Amino acid sequence: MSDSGALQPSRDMAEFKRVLNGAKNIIAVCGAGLSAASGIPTFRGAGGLWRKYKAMSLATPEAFAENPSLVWQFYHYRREKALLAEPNSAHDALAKFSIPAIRHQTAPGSSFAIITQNVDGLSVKAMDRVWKEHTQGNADADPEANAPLLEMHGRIFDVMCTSNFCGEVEYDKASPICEALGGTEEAVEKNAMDATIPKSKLPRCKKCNALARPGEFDDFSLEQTELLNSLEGVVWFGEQPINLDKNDELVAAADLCLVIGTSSTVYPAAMYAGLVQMQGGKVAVFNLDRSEGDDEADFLFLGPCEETLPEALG
Ligand code: BV8
Ligand code: ZN
Repeated sequence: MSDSGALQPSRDMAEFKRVLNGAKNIIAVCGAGLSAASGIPTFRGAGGLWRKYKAMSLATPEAFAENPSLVWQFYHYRREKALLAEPNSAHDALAKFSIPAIRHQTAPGSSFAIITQNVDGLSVKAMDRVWKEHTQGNADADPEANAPLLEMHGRIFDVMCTSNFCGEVEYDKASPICEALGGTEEAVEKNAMDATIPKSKLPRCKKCNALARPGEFDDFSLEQTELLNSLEGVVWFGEQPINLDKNDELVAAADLCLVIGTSSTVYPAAMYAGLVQMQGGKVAVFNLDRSEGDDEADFLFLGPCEETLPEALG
């Protein structure tokens, strides 16, 4: 019991597995801590990237309009990290659990969905590889029944045109994405970015040569926004996360919510666990440290998720 007399979260893995075994609709809400073991820096906490820069100063349309050179260096740095990164055992545990034939051994008859705030694409990589291993590359095997992965903050390799009349989106994994950004990684590490790379040297739209950005621009006309919402891009503060209504549907049906490697400080993702609990569901937090609201969780497994998750879902 905490001093407030409220129940403390359980650390009992056997009890968690009993809850997992009886769960019918499971969701995982994931954050940067899921990819930390893959070498992708987190935002907050020790070594976090936001520690050096205020979140709002880099991941907003206003920041991009004011200083695209700074914002592009930040994203170039993270693109380069993502290109070198491989999924870790936490990604693999989620990928295996997304396959019904595997999941139903520990959670019979359950549905599952992964809602990630991460834009690094590592969950996609893990799911592709684990699926191929599970089906021994049998091309006829249909992944349709596998758990959906919703990248609600978009994908870092999507690059979008900022011109209202173009809206071109390209999945671009070029390294570096443009010559002027090449070799700026060290400056980002040292928080000594050169904020004066001219716009003409920053990534340009291949179709109309307007300035490109990592993510959808909210100045588009409605139909373009509709188009863009169907595409993935990086979602900045004040911009609408992708597939929110699908997320809401999954949250509303969930009776178990796994909260993995997130500080639970960015909304609306940070609301999901509380909503599941309000409808009678259970919440299990997997985090290296204490995180926002974790004392309300039913289970709290402190430690690296690349260790705790394979144990919990295996
Ligand atoms: C929106 C860009 C509305 C992508 C990011 C209430 C409801 C709705 C909105 C709001 C609200 N209150 C406030 C808002 C506004 C705002 C918000 O949340 N502000 C905060 C600061 C209060 N939200 C928004 O603006 C969102 N938009 O709601 O739009 C709307 C609706 C209709 C029409 C128009 C608009 C948009 C939010 C998206 C912002 N984009 N980044 C990118 O570059 O990646 S935010 C950034 O933070 C990242 O996306 C990241 O995914 C996200 C969350 O961070 P975490 O993933 O949790 O990472 P963090 O470093 O914080 O924590 C890591 C954790 O891992 C730590 O706890 C650590 O202990 C742990 N860890 C580390 N290693 C390990 C580990 N755990 C386990 N194992 C390990 N090995
Ligand atoms: Zn264009």
